[in-house]
Amino acid sequence: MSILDNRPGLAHEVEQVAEVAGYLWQKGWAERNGGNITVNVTEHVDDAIRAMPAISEPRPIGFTLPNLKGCYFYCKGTNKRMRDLARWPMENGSVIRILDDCAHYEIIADNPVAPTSELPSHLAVHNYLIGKGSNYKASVHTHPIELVAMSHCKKYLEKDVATRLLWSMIPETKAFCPRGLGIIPYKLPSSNDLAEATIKELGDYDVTLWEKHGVFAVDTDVMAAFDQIDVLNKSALIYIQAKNMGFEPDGMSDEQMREMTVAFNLPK
Ligand code: 2HA
Ligand code: ZN
Repeated sequence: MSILDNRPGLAHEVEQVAEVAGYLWQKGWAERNGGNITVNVTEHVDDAIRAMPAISEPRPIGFTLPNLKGCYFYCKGTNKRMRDLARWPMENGSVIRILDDCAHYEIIADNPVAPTSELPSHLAVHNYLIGKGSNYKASVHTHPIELVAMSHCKKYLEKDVATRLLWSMIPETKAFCPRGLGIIPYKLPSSNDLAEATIKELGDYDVTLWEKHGVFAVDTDVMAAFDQIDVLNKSALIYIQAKNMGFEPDGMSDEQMREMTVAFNLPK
C-alpha cells in the first residue's frame, strides 16, 4: 500500500519529482546525496490522508511557520541519492504533515524517511510563498556545475552581472527565466542564515545562486523550477564554450534584448 494508490493527482506530483531527480543525476548536478526537492502537495490531500496516523514522532522544524498550518509536503530524504529517488521516490523521500503548532512535523507515508537536511530553508520558503499568495508549489536545490563554477568569481557575484550575461547568450534564457538569477553570498549549508538570505532574494528572483554551493529555485511545479535552472546553466555552458574557443562572446546586443523583451512581453 502506498499513499499514491488511487490518487492520480498526488502520484503525478511525485512522478514529476522522480523524473526531475533523474535529470539532476544525468546532468552531473547531484553527486552522492547532493541537492533536495520539496513540493507542497496540500491540494491533493483528502480526508483519508488527513486521518492517517503518523509513522514518526513529532520533530521540530527549527522555525515557527504560521502559513504552513494544515500543509503537507513531499520531501526528498536526507542522505538519499537523486539517482535512487528517480526510481524509488517513496523509498527515498516521504510525505510529511505540519502540526498545528506550525513548529513541528511528522512523517505520514510511505516509509519513515527523514526529510532533507535543508528542510528548514525549504519550509521557510514555502511559508513565504504562501504568505505572499503565490501559486508556486515546488522548490529545487541542486549543484549545477557551470553556474557553481561562475560563483567562484567575484565579478559574477555583483548584482545582475550574471543575469545579464546569461540572458544575452541565447534568447530563450530571458524568455524562460524572466526574473533572472539572484545572488547569495556564501553561507553555511542548512543554516538559518542561508534560509533567510534566500527568502529575501526570492522577492525579486525565482532562481538564486548560493555562492560556491549551488542554486535554489522555486516555481509552480518541480518541472518548471528545473527548467529555469536548466536554461540558465545552458547559457553558462555556451559562455564557457566560447571562452574555451579563445574569445569573449559578444552576447546579444542591448537592442536585440530590448526587441525580444517587447516581443515576448517580458518584464524589463
Ligand atoms: O542535501 O545539497 O545543501 C544535500 C545538499 C545540502
Ligand atoms: Zn547543496
